[in-house]
Amino acid sequence: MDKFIKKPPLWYGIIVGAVATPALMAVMFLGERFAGMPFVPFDFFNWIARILPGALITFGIDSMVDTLIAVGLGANLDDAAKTAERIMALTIFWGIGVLASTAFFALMNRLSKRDFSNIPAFVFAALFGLPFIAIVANVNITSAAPFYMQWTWLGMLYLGYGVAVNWAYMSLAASLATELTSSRPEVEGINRRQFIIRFGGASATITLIGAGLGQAFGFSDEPSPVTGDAVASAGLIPNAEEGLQPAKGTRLEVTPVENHYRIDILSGGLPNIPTDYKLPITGLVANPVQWSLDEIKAMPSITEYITMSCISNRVGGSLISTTKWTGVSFQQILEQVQPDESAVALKIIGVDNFDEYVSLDLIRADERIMLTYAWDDADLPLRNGYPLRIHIPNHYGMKQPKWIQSIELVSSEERGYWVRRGWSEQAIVNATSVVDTIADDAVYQDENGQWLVPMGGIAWAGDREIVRVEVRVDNGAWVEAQLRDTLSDRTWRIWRYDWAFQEGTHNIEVRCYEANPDAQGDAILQPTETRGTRPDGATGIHSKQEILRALETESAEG
Ligand SMILES: Nc1nc2c(c(=O)[nH]1)N[C@H]1C(S)=C(S)[C@@H](COP(=O)(O)O)O[C@H]1N2
Ligand SMILES: [Mo]
Repeated sequence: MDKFIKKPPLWYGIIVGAVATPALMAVMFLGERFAGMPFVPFDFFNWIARILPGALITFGIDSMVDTLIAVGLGANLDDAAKTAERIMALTIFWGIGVLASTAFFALMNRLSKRDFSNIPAFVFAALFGLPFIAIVANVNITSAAPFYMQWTWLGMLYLGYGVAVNWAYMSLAASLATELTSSRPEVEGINRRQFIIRFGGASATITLIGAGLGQAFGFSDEPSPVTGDAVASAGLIPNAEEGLQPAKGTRLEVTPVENHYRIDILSGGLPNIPTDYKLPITGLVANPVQWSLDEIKAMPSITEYITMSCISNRVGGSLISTTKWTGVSFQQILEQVQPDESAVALKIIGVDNFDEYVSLDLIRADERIMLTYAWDDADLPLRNGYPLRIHIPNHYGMKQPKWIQSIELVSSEERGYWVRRGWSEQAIVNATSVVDTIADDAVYQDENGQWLVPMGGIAWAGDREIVRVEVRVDNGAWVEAQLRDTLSDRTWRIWRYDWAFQEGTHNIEVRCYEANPDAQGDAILQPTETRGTRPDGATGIHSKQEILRALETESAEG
């Protein structure tokens, strides 16, 4: 009897898990916002979405999207779908936290001799935390931080969670034990209630502070892709009105410079660039130079529209943008500085100490590699690398330093900043395609009276030409989409497909093909395997769900 009563009932475990897990999530959120640490609930959700049958997830999301819209919580479907996914991810993670805490109480109750040390906390942290750490390492969508930092951080968090749950268990067990010896059991009963209230209060405080600070000061939020009714609305390109018109809601063909994505290792403010800035090019050269920005601008220049993406852009993400770049070809620069025989690569260092190497062979083979000083005919914005940055076609952004402080010619090509941290050595762009829009607000009737709903998006493979894009609705046959001409050999390609309208919930998938370098060969299908961003950049088929509601036009006319 005595022994039995000292064991806290399981529902205490449920309560402890229910109030402590939100605090754990809030601190994870804070870590994500301030230090780019993984946000485990989202990584975990992505992982289950990968292993569960797609239909199950789609069904879950669809049902929730319907609910969100019904209660007026989703102004548009994209928001509702994203919200639904996030709610699901947070709820699942919370549920697992509750289960873990309950299991902990159950196991502790079964121990014949109770251990009032912190050892159970460590065991619990390992059993609960390690699987999540393994999954985060596998999925790795929410963080670009080095793995050792991610593991250290998550290890600390799970340990903290273990200590908190273990402490709650011990306190409750101790309080039950005193109750037996106390002459006034009702007093201790209140203490226990007070403990739960205080424990809950502490967790709620951490949760509110974490979530609040994360919301208020978070700076790592992705911008949304900029969309418009037509490319023309950007007013940025001369041929907007010509050729295939993008479906309504397709991202703009040219990203307004102020909306260009931004990724760098700087946390805090922007660098200070001295007004008398000069670029030194030194090392293994016959003719070392120190050029002012004006001297560089006076050299013969090249200008091109260029799409650039971060290697940590997810398929369908917004860490990809297109703008007009102007600069000086590095082939010309090499001619002026005259590299020695022994020179093999450029070592480029940014004012933030970000560094990368570019092989001279690559430069000699590609005159498009340029020292860039202007975007959209103006000086580079400070956030995007003023005064100088490099452009290297077909490679992700991580290989292309901004805020160039110095260039040195060196005798070996070494591994740059992100390569040393486990990211791709070459960082060659993967072929990907994206559904941006299913334009249920632009449904129209063709000459035969058939209602059509335009869909569209982008496809991109670095400097390799996109020659074909195919769309599939609800697992039907793959059909060819129309393509808009690209602005250059390095920009994304806008596609469009007008689908015979059918009411209901639909799943639209897209895939693209790039040109075969062998002109006789067949076009090459994009990688279709779903792969996370690390280390080689994300791949996989992008899809979008849309609920098409009965056409009002039809009923109005009919
Ligand atoms: N000096 C410096 N250059 C840098 C980086 C950086 O952190 N520091 N980040 C790189 C990465 S990872 C990307 S994706 C691009 C992003 O360029 P943007 O911010 O102008 O879009 O810059 C690259 N060049
Ligand atoms: Mo990047």
